[in-house]
Amino acid sequence: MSENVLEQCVLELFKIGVVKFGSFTLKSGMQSPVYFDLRMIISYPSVMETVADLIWKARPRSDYQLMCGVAYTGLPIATLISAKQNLPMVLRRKEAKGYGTKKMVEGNYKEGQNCLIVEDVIVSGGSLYETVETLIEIGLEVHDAVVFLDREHGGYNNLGALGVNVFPVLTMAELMRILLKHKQVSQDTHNTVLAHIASNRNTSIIKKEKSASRQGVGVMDRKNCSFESRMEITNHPLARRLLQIMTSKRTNLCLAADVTSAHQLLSFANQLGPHICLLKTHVDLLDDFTADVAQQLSDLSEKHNFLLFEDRKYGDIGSTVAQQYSGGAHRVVEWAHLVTAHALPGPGIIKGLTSAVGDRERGCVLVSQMSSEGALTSQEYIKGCNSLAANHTHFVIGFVSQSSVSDDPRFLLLTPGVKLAGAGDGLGQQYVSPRAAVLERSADVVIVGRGITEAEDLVSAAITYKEHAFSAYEERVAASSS
Ligand code: S5P
Repeated sequence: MSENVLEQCVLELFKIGVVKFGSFTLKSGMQSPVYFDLRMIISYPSVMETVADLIWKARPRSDYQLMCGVAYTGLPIATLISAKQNLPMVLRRKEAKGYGTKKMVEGNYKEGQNCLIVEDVIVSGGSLYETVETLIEIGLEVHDAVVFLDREHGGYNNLGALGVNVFPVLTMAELMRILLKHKQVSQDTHNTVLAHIASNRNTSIIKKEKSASRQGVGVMDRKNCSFESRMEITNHPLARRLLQIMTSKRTNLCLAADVTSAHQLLSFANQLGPHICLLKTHVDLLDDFTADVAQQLSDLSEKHNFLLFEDRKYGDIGSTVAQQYSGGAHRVVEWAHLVTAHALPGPGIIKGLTSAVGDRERGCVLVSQMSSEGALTSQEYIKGCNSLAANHTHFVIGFVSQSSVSDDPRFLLLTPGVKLAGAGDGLGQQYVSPRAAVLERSADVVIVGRGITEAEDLVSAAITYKEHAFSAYEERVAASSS
């Protein structure tokens, strides 16, 4: 295929609105400055034909006995190729029929036939792999996939690791190069997209039961996985960093430093920094918060390797939380790596918070359950939190919880209401021990406030909590592998 045909095709696609620039949320939750919507080509048959030809030419060999387009956009493209090349098709349903499971795949096929996959765009490769899994299950051989655009977010490598070789017609960088060359985009837009690719190169496919078993790996249940192994499958750089800190410092202790003076907060952070993975603050309790205090907190977080976690429990409409997060006296977005948020407002809470982030590395923890007596968090609410998180894995790193609200290993569960002695505080707080939080309530991180801050010897109290919680975590993981 000459470069010219490809360039003409890209320009045509741009003209009909397949390539869009702005601010988009991809299916995985990733925020993107560019969106490639190939569905549009069904309204332009001649463009669709060129795309189909380019895809067909990208295949590495010619001895396929079948072809399967990934629903939805891969389907019409595969249909065109099938008719033109006289290569039979199969179709994999997106949803199983309500009865029986056999008919996930339509069309005639024989076990052992070699099937070529056709897809429009790959991001992590997850959707494409779902199709591959079904085809392998019914006995087909699947080794190659041709795709029109590789967004360069790790899909090529992810699928390669699962035994599927990907042959893209175009990468996102090539697409941008062509548009720039023909002056369809500004240098700025071009650079923004390249920077976006560079900082999102390694998204992962969540290893579902079937793909895991194909590799001989067990089902990934959060509770059974080590923090280290979870680093590979989280989408969020801060979740990875937190898991890394927890592993290297051997601590899953978060200090809840609910104090009223900056001096006391900084002193806690400095003394207890070596023993914690997170410092949870309520800086709205401080009488004397200044930008300098924020800077000192950041310095201590660097010095002792912990993350800053402002427990603001944002819960308003997007536009208000965007202002609360970025402005006011505390300018939280400027210094806190993580914040808490309620899921009550729905996706707007994430949109609002992320709109204030800019190019900083930031994330949030959704409050899924509360430790206080009579808390109103229902099962429905927990489900809602889970789906909000699953749709925004590039911002949500986990949940504040009191039970195993999620088994998804990408998310961290943080459990407050932890104390070695005492059942409550007379104001509704309810306590469990750090061991019970980890082993019975499935916490990854225990949040401890007064159990440490009111102790006579702060450091030795923190060490005790750290050791109880971390050894309980080690027991949990060891039990699952024995
Ligand atoms: O359900 C919750 C959620 C949170 S974030 N229950 C809680 O207690 N928290 C916070 O954890 C609370 O705001 C406080 O900062 C900390 C618990 O403090 P402690 O002194 O009771 O350990």
